Amino acid sequence: MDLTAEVSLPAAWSNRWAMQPTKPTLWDASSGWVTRGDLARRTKAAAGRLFGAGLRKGDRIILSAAASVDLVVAHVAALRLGLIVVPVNGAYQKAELAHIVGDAEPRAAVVDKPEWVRWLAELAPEMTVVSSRLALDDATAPSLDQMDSRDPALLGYTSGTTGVPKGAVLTHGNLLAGAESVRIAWRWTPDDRLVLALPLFHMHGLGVGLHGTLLTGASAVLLDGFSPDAVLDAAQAHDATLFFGVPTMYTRLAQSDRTGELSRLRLCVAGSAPMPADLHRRLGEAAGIRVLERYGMTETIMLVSNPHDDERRAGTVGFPLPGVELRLASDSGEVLVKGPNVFAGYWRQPEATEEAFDEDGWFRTGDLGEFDEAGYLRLRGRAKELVITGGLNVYPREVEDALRSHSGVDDVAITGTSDEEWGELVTAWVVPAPGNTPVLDDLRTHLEGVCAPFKHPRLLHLVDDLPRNALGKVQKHLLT
Ligand code: MLC
Ligand code: AMP
Repeated sequence: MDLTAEVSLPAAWSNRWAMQPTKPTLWDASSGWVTRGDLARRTKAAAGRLFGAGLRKGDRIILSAAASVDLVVAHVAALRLGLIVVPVNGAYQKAELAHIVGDAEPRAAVVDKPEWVRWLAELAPEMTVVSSRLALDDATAPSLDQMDSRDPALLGYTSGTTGVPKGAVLTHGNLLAGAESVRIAWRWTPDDRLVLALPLFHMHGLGVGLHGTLLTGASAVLLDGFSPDAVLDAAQAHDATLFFGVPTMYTRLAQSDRTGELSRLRLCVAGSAPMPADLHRRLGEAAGIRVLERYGMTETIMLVSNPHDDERRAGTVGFPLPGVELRLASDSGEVLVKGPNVFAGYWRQPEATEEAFDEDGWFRTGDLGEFDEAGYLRLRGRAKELVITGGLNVYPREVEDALRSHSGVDDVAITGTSDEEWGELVTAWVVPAPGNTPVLDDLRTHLEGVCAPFKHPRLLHLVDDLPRNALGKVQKHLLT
């Protein structure tokens, strides 16, 4: 099966839009329903404006704004023009944004936070910075949707297995294969309607929710944030059939007195972090649903999924998706993958790219797995240092480095502590500097403006020293 037969998402989407142009496709609170035909027209006009602003194939454009039809139009227009979209989490602080601006060298940014406009003016004064409405002069782009499946389409910033954030280069073929594999596996049809309450600056909301909807020719209700009531109201008002969320969202849904309303959906999918077996059970009891858990990554889009038609096993992520080849490294059990969904490498980082693949071209995910007796993949830990809180990744090294400059901190290690709502809580283990007794609020204040609030520790333990091995590396498994 060739998952990239349609070459690129923009080419595939344009084909869908030429058929049934009056079919409602996306809804948001300010635009109401927009149709396929509206999207075809509006993305063409928006691509023209970006072209008129001097943007050309291969140029990078930052996208960081609340989910809306306008943001989708800007994103799709950028892809249709051959620009490389750089989605960035809107919670990032100036230093985090500065790293991405310095590395990706974007020529434009679509943002909705006034402080970002200020920061970008300081960081890159020549950059074109606009809101999602793309208030630029009208112009016409000479050609659209003219890309090869190997052309870069998106830079997804992630720290990968170690180090500072790197841009994972996803090609048009990768994005198409990523969306196509879940379309097939989840029996997604044009009649489906997704409640999309995930941010559009991460792979889950963007590469799966949005791209999958548009590729399928289905429809989605865009919410600019998550709450159980907003999701359940939208599902009811718009006769939705699908919901995708991170486990924290399902925990909050399970705590709602309206949990039973999830039963109106034909499919609920969870991922980005492990879904506890007990949560599966509670949702099953309250709503009679069996949430389908799947596993993915920025570098690979989606990899593995529980079956749509067969048993969905709690504590497992299921079987490789169409097109994905998967094996476990014989020494460590690390999950290794190949497939048309696997990224092309890290942006301007040949060494990191070489390290990320083994000698036979398998991508090392940094996750450790095992197969159960029926062949379902169970993730049993990570080779990489990573804390996942509410579906967002926190790289301990980054927070440790930022905390070392606190005068009350002699030494520090960051770990994750299990938590029912957030999955893991960012936890700081601090050896105080002599004569100091830092408290959690001090540490959090120290990080303000340095890194996004979701990376700030929520728990603090003061310790006399950190357990280190003979090489001086902190033995984090002993910090409990
Ligand atoms: C918000 N806060 C978080 C947080 N999100 N803290 C830790 N972890 C998080 N994920 C902070 C806020 O800054 C605020 O801090 C406080 O928590 C309360 O915020 P809230 O209003 O309760 O949070 P909310 O806005 O409801 O956000 C929670 C959430 C959101 C779960 C809805 O985090 C979310 O949308 N997560 C999904 C992220 C995602 O899309 N991940 C996919 C990555 S792709 P304060 O200090 O102001 O009180 C990927 C690949 C794959 O992983 O496989 O999918
Ligand atoms: P990111 O690079 O931000 O996309 O995060 C990807 C990481 O999230 C993966 O490498 C896994 O460690 C983790 N992840 C995603 N889905 C799951 C899941 N269903 N269960 C456990 N971990 C997951």
